[in-house]
Amino acid sequence: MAPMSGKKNLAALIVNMDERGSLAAIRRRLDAGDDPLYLMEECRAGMEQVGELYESGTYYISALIMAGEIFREAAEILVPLLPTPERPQSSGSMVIATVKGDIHDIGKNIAITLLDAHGFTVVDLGVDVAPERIADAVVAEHPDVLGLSCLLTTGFEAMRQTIALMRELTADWNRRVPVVIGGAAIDQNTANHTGADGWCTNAADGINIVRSLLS
Ligand code: B12
Repeated sequence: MAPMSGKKNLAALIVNMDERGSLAAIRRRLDAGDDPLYLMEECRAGMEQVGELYESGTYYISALIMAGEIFREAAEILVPLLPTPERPQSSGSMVIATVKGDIHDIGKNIAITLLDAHGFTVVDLGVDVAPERIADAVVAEHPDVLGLSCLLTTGFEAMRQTIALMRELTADWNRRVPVVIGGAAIDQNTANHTGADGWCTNAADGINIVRSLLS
């Protein structure tokens, strides 16, 4: 199949909850030479549409669950194919968590996989992690950077509290631990509000931001 003819298809297949069709289309388009990064983007566009249909009341929560499952399987195929450099010895260390009240972890896990491929050592605290636990982990692990994931606007307050508490507990350190936040709804306003040093809505930008925070 010609890449363009399948273009709309992939997002539409995800929106239609066609698990087998989506994965088959991905394999077909990879065979046809399509860029895995581009296919990831199309899948993400499909997820966004599912989110919008949920928001408008057309889809129920079951659709979010199903779409999440399809995306996870798509990422299992695509992420290992994404271009990464020869894994450097060590680029730095990070503690990463999805903040309290939020259980979304598909994006966080993709970001961690890519950070690892770029030579970062990551301690993953999981999802729905309380500010105290995250701040304690920073004190224990001494990471170069703290990364927080949050997909819910209602989670922004937890991000703010987490960063504030971490700053308090590390106030007597001779360095400031930079914080990067990631998630589809995050922007510069979120970074200003939460006190984060950098923000991203996709993992590739996230890696560049982490690098710039370290340099
Ligand atoms: C799948 C999904 C779910 C799944 C999640 C499964 C899982 N294990 O993660 C389930 C069904 C559990 C779910 C539940 C809910 N969801 Co939901 N969900 C989604 C959906 C459709 C896709 C999210 C996703 O995986 N995207 C794909 C990934 C790859 O993208 P990403 O997460 O943005 O991650 C990338 C970047 O942001 C970045 N990144 C992310 N984290 C980090 C961290 C670091 C350190 C770095 C560097 C980078 C980075 O890198 C990633 C890769 O590029 C979104 C729609 C959307 N537009 O995002 C809604 C969405 C996020 N959900 C929403 C809602 C409302 C809910 C529920 C409240 C629904 C309900 N009534 O119960 C619950 C909340 C549960 C909770 N307490 O957290 C809303 C949030 C609206 C808002 N304003 O806050 C959205 C936007 C849908 C919508 N439009 O209404 N959801």
